[in-house]
Amino acid sequence: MQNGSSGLLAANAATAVNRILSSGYFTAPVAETDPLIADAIAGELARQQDVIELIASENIVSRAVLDAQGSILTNKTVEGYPGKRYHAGAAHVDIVERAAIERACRLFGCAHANVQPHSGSQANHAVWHALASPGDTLLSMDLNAGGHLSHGADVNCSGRWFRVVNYGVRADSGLIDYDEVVDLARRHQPRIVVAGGSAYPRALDFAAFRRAADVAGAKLVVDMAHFAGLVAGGAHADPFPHADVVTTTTYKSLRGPRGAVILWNDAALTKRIDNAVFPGLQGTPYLHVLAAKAVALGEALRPEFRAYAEAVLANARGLAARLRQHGHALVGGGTDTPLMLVDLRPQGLAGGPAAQSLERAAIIANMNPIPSDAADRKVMSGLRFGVSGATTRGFGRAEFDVVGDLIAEVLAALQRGPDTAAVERSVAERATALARRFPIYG
Ligand code: DSN
Repeated sequence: MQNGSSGLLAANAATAVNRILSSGYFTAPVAETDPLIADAIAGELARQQDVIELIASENIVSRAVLDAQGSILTNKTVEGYPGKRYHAGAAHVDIVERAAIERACRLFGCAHANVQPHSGSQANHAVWHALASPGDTLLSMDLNAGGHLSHGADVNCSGRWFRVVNYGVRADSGLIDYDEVVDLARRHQPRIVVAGGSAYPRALDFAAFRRAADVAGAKLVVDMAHFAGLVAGGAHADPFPHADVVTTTTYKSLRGPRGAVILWNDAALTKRIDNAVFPGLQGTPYLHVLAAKAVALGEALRPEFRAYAEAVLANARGLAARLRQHGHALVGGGTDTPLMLVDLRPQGLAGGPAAQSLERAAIIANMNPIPSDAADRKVMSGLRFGVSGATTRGFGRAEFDVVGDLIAEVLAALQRGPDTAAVERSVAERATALARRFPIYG
């Protein structure tokens, strides 16, 4: 009796599976199977095509990167590293991961790379896990001065694990005071000194950070997420040989998929870092993303990427100069990276409402804290702009002059207030027309 009913269940299940297969399960596009999601993707494509995208942590990836990320590699599970996997069937994904490692090392001139971190925060946490223990001291940049949440902010795990000491920037210049960094390192004897962050616009003096690390016998970790594309393209100083470990996301100026890599030279760190990523923090790497990282790193190794990096820097400096001409205050006085930070306090504006008004004008940016920001964290006093994405679509200096003018027009309307709708509509028309002159994805 029991055999009979389980046989019937199995037959019904097999029929149901066959029905699913013959309904086009493996072949029907998402537009047919899931219109809600397909429409959202189409809407997002249209949005990306029609706005001027200035979020510093975004870029526009190539069709090849999209192809790799949208590939069947998403089906594969492995744990461990090439040649040392816990799951069978890894021959092809081993080729992918080895290629990503080799390209990352060649691009950044280092001996070792771990390409598995799912994100910049994961990469940073893996490095903390590899180099330090809970309770150790971390010397990093204050979040308001341009640091990053994963560098010991009190709302992040890193802030709970470590005793965190922050350096900031000078009130008069908005620049890092390297004597302060060395002095803090001497007094607090950190295990790790962290350089880099998510909103510091100027070049970092890696040799000075090395001095700070050396007075404490600390490791120097450089998070180059925002300017990695410039390092790759020779438009920014190289963190090696000063840094012990370098982390970077792959999706900002590096123009790859979401995710991150960890880079280092000392073979003695290899086991610690690899073990910290897996099994320390992560399980299976996203192999489809890993393939997309390999493709993007391959693109960054081509000579054209040097021209892109130079254009990003020229465009960033051009936009910063244009905003200054319009009377806006730039934290640090300008930029040596793809990003800049506008202090809105002289205009009596806040970052949140300014970003919302710009969005209505088809210009996309994010509110950001500025050094010593006293404003509520829900609105903040700054706006951060980055040029990597618009540079990818072909904007040059002339277009960024127009972008600077459009931003200034919106901010001036906000300052005059209260009704900004007409200006926002007018700017939106011009911003979208400009964006459409540089089409993306067909
Ligand atoms: N760290 C965030 C940023 O800079 O916008 C995300 O990458």
